Amino acid sequence: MDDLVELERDLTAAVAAAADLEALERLRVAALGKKGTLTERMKTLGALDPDTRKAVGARLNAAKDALADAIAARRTALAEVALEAKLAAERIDVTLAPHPAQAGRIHPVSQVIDEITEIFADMGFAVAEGPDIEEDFYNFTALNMPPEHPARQMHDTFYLPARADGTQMVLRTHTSPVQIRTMLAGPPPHRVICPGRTFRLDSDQTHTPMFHQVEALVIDRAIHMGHLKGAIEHFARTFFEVPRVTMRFRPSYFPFTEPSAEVDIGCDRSGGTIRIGEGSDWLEIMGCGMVHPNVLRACNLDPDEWQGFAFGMGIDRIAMLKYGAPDLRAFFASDLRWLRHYGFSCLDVPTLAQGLSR
Ligand code: 2NM
Repeated sequence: MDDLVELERDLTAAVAAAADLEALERLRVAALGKKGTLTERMKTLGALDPDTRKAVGARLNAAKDALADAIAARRTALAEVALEAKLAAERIDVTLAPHPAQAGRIHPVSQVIDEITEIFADMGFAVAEGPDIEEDFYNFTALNMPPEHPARQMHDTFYLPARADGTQMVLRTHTSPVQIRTMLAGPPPHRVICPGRTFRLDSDQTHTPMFHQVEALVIDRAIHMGHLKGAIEHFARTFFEVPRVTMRFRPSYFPFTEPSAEVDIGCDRSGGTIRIGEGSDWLEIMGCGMVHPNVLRACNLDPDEWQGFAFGMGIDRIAMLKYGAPDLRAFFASDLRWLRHYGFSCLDVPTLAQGLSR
């Protein structure tokens, strides 16, 4: 019995002094494990006479409980110390500028979306967003493309597996469904731009199955093509950072606008690079038009009361154009060398006051 008192004292002292969780675990196994000192002692009880067995057994159990408590307490204390050490080691001063080699870069697509947002925010447009996976209604039907409409075939749509009722959702082929959602969500007037990912089953040198679009929508009373032209011209001058641009509107067709047009801006390709704004060449930058009465009706708007214009353009292509990146596929290859070269600093936020790009 006496040596048991001594044993408990020694074990408890060792537990209190355990330097880390591994040392503590070794002590636990050495005392309470299958072949531990206290476990072995328990095995000797059988050889004792009943009265002694009862007394020594109770004493042993008390020693085991006390030791288990001491181990648990030490474990908690050590875990706290370990956590404090980890937190101290991982401490980051977020007010320090990152070393340039560690700093992330803003992707040209994000940069261009921020620039476009800035330009249109200045004209009173809000940014609207919607889901990448869309109902057929928002992506097609409400945009004057009922089932079987031939224009649906122009879109090379990714369809999701059919649901129980046979209907299929789609990966949105344009961001126009966001504008439908905007019109259905509340009363006009509306002034929104909708940047985002879009998807078409198309992949070659100049097409990726995922690409980015921005579309704009204005709905108000007595909106006409003059408003459309003014907004696009202001956008083109500001975005390409030139004092003026020549523009050309070519008649075109979209199911969701009438009339519809393709917009070209003047450019000069004579010097090996492309100069935007003036010159004898033309560069197509977007499609546009006046929102079709059927689209307005699908959004519960009376075409005799409300009119609007809309346009859509590919962000990736104009990002390539503005920032001189030659290969579209490199945009989505996540090559850090490419990102370091073509990316932007997170501190260079585009603003109209300080310059869109510096
Ligand atoms: C384009 C070209 C022309 C467009 C129309 C609409 C909506 F929802 F108002 F009907 N959203 N986007 C539109 C019009 C898009 O992309 C080339």
